Amino acid sequence: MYSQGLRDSKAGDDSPELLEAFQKRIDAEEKIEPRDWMPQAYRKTLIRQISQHAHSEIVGQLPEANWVTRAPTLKRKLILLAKIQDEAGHGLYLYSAAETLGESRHKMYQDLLSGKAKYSSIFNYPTLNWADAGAVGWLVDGAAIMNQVALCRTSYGPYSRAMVRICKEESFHQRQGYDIMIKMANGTPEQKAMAQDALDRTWWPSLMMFGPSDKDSTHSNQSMKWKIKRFSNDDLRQKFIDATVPQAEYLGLTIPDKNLKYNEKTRHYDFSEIIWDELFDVIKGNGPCNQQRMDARNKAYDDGAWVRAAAATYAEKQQNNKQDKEVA
Ligand code: FAQ
Repeated sequence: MYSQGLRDSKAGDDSPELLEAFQKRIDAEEKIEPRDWMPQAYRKTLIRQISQHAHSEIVGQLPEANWVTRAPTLKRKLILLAKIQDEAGHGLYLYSAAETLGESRHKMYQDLLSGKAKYSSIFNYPTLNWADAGAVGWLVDGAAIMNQVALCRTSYGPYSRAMVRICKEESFHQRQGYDIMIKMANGTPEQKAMAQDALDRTWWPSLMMFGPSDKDSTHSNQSMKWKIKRFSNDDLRQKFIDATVPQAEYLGLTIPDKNLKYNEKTRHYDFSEIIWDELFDVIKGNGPCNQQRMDARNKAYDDGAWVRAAAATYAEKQQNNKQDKEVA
């Protein structure tokens, strides 16, 4: 925990002078560091966003883990294992970044396990065929990178630095997913149909990863002002669509949207209205796999109780040995 020495505003202490000085630092593109003064709401927003992001990385291991035992070759299995392991690492960097804001990892994790904390809606969908492992890498990691490249320039130093490393790894993830899709799309008619099926099911949930439309986004305005977010949800979604459509064309697959069309005037793709009720329903816990994901995380936590107990006993023993040496 890095909470000692935090210079925080107490409720009601955010004087106009302090807020103005803080905003000036943000506007000057200075990074805010853990011991710097920051408004309470800035700290709270970051803890919320970074911890949700960390939870997403941790829960996000589950849909792909479903395919580790059934990956078609040893090489694919090794690559998938390495990718899933990276996601665990991303979760750990992000929990560490959130800890620098004074929140304990234990509390964040308990909030995930109790269902109080959110994680990305995308991970509440099932991965039904091997091409889904490809679609997750191509589309889910692809959407994650679009969002996270922008977050490399976020105003909070530890979050921004964590993102630089995470983006490097995510780009390998996106490549490995696209590589699976290339193989499947150029395989037998059955394999191509699996690739199309995976795209059909993953496309809309991937677009929902960017969050509600700007008009319904509760946090965007303030987060953009504080440069926590650099682009709005809709802007990032559009960038993702523009980058991904040519990739689907190269695969010879069809994006499941009859209104998808390049608009010469705007130089962007037009697309159908997203079914927002589906996003809000999944966020509320009613997606196809919400219960399954929470059960899996809770089981992993319970199964790991002996490891935590052993680590605590070992730490206590080390501490006692140190004290004994000091006394001697
Ligand atoms: N799912 O006002 P906004 C990955 C919530 S990492 C669930 O627009 P904000 C890597 C939002 O939290 C994927 N909840 O919120 C990987 C808020 O709720 P609250 C995760 C959502 O924060 C790949 C409320 O709705 N990436 O995939 C979603 O300004 C493969 C109102 O929304 C990040 O977390 C959603 N899709 O913008 C791992 C990136 N959308 O807190 C394994 C960092 C919105 O008021 C395998 N986060 N909500 O109760 C962000 O950039 C932002 O938090 C947004 C949402 C853009 C997600």
